[in-house]
Amino acid sequence: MSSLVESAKKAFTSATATEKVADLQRDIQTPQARDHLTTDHGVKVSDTDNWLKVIGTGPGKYNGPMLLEDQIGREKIHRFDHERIPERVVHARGAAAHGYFKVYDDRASKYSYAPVLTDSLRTTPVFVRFSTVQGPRGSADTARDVRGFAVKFYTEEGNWDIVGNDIPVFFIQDAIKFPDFVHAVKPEPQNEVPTGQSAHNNFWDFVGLQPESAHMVMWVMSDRGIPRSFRMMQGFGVNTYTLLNDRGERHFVKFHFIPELGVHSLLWDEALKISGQDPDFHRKDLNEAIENGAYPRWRFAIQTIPEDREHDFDFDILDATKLWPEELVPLEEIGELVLNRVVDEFFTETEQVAFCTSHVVPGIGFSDDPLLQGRNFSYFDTQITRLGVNFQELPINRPICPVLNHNRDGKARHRIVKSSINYWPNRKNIGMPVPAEKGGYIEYAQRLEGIKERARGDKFQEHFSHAQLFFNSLAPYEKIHLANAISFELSHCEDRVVYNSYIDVLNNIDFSLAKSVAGKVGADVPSQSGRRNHGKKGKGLSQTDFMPKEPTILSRRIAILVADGFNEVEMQAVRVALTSAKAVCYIIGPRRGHIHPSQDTGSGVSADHHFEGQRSTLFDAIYIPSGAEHVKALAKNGRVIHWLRETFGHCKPIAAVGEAVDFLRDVVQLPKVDLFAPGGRNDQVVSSYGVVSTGRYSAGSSIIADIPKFEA
Ligand code: HDE
Repeated sequence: MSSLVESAKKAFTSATATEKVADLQRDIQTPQARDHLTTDHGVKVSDTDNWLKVIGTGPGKYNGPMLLEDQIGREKIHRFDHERIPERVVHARGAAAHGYFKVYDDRASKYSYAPVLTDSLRTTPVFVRFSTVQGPRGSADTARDVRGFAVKFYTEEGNWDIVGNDIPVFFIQDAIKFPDFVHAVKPEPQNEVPTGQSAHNNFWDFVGLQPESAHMVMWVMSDRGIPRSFRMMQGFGVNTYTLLNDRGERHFVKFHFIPELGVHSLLWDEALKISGQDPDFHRKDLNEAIENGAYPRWRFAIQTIPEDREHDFDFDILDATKLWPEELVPLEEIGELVLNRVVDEFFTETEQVAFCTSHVVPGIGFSDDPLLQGRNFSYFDTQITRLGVNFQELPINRPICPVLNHNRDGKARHRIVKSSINYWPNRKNIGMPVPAEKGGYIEYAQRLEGIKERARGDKFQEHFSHAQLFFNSLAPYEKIHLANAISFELSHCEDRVVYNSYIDVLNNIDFSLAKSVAGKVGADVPSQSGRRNHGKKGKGLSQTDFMPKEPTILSRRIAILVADGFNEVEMQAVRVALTSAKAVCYIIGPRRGHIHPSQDTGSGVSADHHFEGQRSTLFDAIYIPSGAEHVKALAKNGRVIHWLRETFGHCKPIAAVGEAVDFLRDVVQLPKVDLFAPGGRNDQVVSSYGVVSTGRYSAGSSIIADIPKFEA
């Protein structure tokens, strides 16, 4: 065996259960206290604060000119000048984490011989990057947008990438439309407005003229466009891939990730406010959950269709603007994805990770989905622009298995291959390396016949049936959110042609939806339905279909509002109960610092934030303990009253005890104050995510919780 193969094998076998993390250790530097600064060529640097310059020697020292000869100063500035690489042309803003993937058993072996999908003894390391699509790297996390959900599986047979989204369909059917779509949704060319939004003429102009977008637009305008957390989104491979089994049979397949915590969204008002209050809300949320041990988890499922049933459906199963209704093609859950480690350095991991839909492993293949085939070309190409031709050698991208071939050179090549042979076949024919006899990637022998033509298949011409299916399946309040979202966006389009054109599209989906949006945005209100709504509904389309099996407040953020004179015994009891249900509590007070309790109830707490330093939008629920003095102080604070009214308006739970209940009724004047019945349950904190039993505690007061309900 050549030393090259040996060294690659060694690197591979030394890998542990978290092979990729171990592999990355080779490149991780952890500076220790008092380590020396050096230049990039390794020479120690003793002064990094002063450029080499002429110091005048007249009476007193004075500054003369700086000298270009300062190679240390020059290196520092030159390196800085070249710190930026091109941001991703779409999905520029993202956050990522490490984790693992495991299948439950070998049930998928009837579809595929890929061990990553069938070997339950394996733990496959993964790196997952979530993103928004439209905005630049510095845009806000909570924009209304599609979210990217890209998973790199570091399998023993090579890297496999599912470059998916949180929505199961796409805007266009054919890759050749992608540049038009992206130009239309991105900021307009004359003024680079708007940032991180699709609420502008060009986007709605394009989708109005491109009815194949209708289905996807419905998803983005629904609550799916404003997720509460990356951890509470579904992930979809979107395109149709194929699986090949060891009998040589092929199935078409769609990939799904289903979040353990359920699918939850922000309200639009929250999303808008958080964009300003904490533009990093989602990336912080991801790290906070992992650091608190609330590891994000998804069940992994597949939908499969045997090859000979390809044409059995009234839609084309290779059309990415259509989903495969679960009633027709059930989901099979085969494994789980868990994220358990935050990144060490954003640039080298999250920014440099390079996903390619063309990265598949033996047993997994492509289909003739015309969007997927274009993507297979585009991603590799874009990585060469972003990172250079050797992008797969970067630590975050390199596989955990041996990589050996005759590809050579190019910018920033790292690997040193010690061999006189860089081609195949070679005269020595001793193999360094040779084509694999077993385990190589084998293309499925697919029979093809047809006419070369710039055209699309017949079933690709129908665009509204699945848009109707999605709309019909939403809960009443989800429909209202959707109509409001489209109305918001169209009211940002000044051109009447644009918003009238979109009303025509909506009228092909649902007459009442078209009328209600048209009425709001000043468009021509249609007098009759453009197309009959078929009235069918589907499973797994409304977010309400994804409530977790057991109600949970795991990783939910709870603000405890206190001022001097709060009842600490009671507050601590509630806090322990919430924390043991794995919620994350923050104490918010009039100042960040010590807050004094009421007499004899404790020694006080240190507030994490002051009332002005945070906003209610950043929390899932509020709890106010009892305590006469503290409630009196809260009542004098306009910001506190705003916190509570806003929380109530956003349909979030508020728990109050003793004097705090009167405060909510009399001072905050919550409209449904009769729900705060003093003397109510004292053993439970109720949240709209479920009921968490906290057990009895000694303070003797009652915890009263309200669940404000959204009413249409
Ligand atoms: Fe992408 N897409 N895309 N896309 N996409 C990119 O690749 C492209 C599409 C998706 O976290 C780019 O590395 C074409 C569908 C994600 O790094 C680029 C077409 C879906 C990410 C590109 C599509 C996606 C990208 C830009 C139509 C959901 C971020 C930077 C044929 C299934 C991955 C990059 C990450 C990124 C091209 C359509 C998801 C230019 C040509 C459909 C999650 O290559």
